[in-house]
Amino acid sequence: MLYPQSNDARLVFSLDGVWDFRTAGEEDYPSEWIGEALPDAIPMAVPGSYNDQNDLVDLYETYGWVVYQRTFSLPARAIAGQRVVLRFDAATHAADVYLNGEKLGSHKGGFLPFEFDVTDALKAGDNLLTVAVDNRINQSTLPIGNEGNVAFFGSDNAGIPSVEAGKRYAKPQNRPNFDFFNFAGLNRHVELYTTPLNHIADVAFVTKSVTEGLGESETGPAVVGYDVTLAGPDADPAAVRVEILDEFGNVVATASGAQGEIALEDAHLWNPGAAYLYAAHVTLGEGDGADEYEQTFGIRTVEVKDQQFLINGKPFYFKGFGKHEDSYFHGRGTDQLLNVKDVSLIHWLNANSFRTSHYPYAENMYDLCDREGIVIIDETPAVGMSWPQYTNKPLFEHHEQVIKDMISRDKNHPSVVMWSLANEPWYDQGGEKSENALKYFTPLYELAHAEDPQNRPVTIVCCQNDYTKDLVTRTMDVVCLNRYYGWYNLSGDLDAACYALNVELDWWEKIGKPVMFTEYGADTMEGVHGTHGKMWSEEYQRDYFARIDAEIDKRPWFIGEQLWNFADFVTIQGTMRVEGNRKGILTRDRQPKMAAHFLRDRWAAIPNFGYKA
Ligand code: BDP
Repeated sequence: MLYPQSNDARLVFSLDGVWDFRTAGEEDYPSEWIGEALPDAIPMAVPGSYNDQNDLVDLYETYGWVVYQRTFSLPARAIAGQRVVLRFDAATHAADVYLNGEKLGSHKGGFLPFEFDVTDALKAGDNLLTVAVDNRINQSTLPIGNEGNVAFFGSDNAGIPSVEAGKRYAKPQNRPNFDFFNFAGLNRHVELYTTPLNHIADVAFVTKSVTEGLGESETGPAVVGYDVTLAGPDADPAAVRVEILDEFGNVVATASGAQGEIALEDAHLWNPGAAYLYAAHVTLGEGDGADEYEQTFGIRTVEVKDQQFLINGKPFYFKGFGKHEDSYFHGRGTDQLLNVKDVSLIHWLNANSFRTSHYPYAENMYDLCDREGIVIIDETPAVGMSWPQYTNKPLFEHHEQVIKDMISRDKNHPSVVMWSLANEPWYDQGGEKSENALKYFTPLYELAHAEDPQNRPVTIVCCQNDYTKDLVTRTMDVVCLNRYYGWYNLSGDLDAACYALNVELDWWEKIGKPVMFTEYGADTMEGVHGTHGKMWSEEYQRDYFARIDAEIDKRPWFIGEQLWNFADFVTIQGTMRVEGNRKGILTRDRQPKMAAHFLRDRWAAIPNFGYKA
């Protein structure tokens, strides 16, 4: 799905701003709120999670539906003869959308865009837009929620009569089977945009060949394939023109027709840390009724070969972290300023990559990373899965849908080099449980490969459990490990932790795939210190990385270190979390802990390419 764009043929009208808002019921919302002004509404900023925007009601405790509403009007002359589309960059986790009291449709899933053609539903003057959003998660949503009174962390004290009696009075709440706060609402931009009736519906760019062995500032011949999808009553594939512009806006190649290949004599490659972006100016027809769209892309290849991860034919080493979309007041709301700040911190740390743990991020972050040469592992919202879900057909179908939608949305980003199907599904129980997991994930692995025109590597991020019974991870293109030796197990004992890590790594070596960390880390309270570096101190976090990193450095097939986490982030309240998860090497307000300085120095000495060559 193309991102809305204003140009000579298209207009974008932002619907961001302060909307009317109120909480509704657990199961539903009153039908009289749909087509009339919302009674007793409070103001709510969009984009933004609603949870931290109002202190009179505890919106952290909201469970079920909320309703957003606003009016808008469009100048008739601007939209005459155009197709008008209403687009949500995301609504978390499910939404029903109404325009002037009529239902446009519904959407399930909280982290990917959806849109409605509203050309015929619009009226002159004020239009009333009402969006009901449900934040409930359960065993059939992605991410997964727990049903009943099941705490993610801590003890339920099941069986104690008084506690059991108290549970009957417990308020209904979301109990995530994952470790981040369930920030919800209209987290991302909402916009209306126009296109001509015959229009460009999608574009895809694929690097077919590059000159191997080019240095980062050298150029050489390359071939790029393109595919333009059209829609409309008489969209003519023969009327498609493509112009390729270099970074200075010079036309360096042209083509016509909806599909084809374009040869570039002096192509600049997109490299980590040395991004080069081309723009493809795609037009459909000429004069009145013509459409156009500009798509940036990079020329680069990605491939897993033997035990290496090759970008442009050279072995790449991942340095970075898992992140979260999480910040004060915004919650998970799109925050372009924070994205810019985080990208600058990624550079400051001498990192080169991150994973969009544990869901696809807002699209503008990928644009920034394309431009800044930062590498992304793009992850679906499948977090918190376990064996009962591997036979849940509706969940499987939803999982298929999010993989398709994520790849369709992000396929042109040169920053994206790998797809992650899920974070830490539990599948190491052995026997039928492990086999069901394999049956569940194998078709999804194949689907991700089939859906991606660039055929990027596909992975799954595996949990620290009995790796010998895990049948799934070993079938992926890259083995991605989340490991907490020295924290959740062998706690505080880095000698034992390193020993245990090596026992496991000896086992993975025999599997013969490239292996990397997608998580490892230690909770750390800034300001806690000690000469002997005990758990929770800044010294322990620094020593933890220094010790573990020394072990992985010994293994040439260990292709990267993405630690947990870039910054502290909020979770549900609980006995294991102090205002959230403290494994950030930065605080939530982006100040470095001691480990950040250690890693900044370490990563300065590790090149993007050929570290272990
Ligand atoms: C891993 C999860 C991550 C958690 C982390 C932790 O993938 O979401 O936040 O552990 O416990 O299991 O810090």
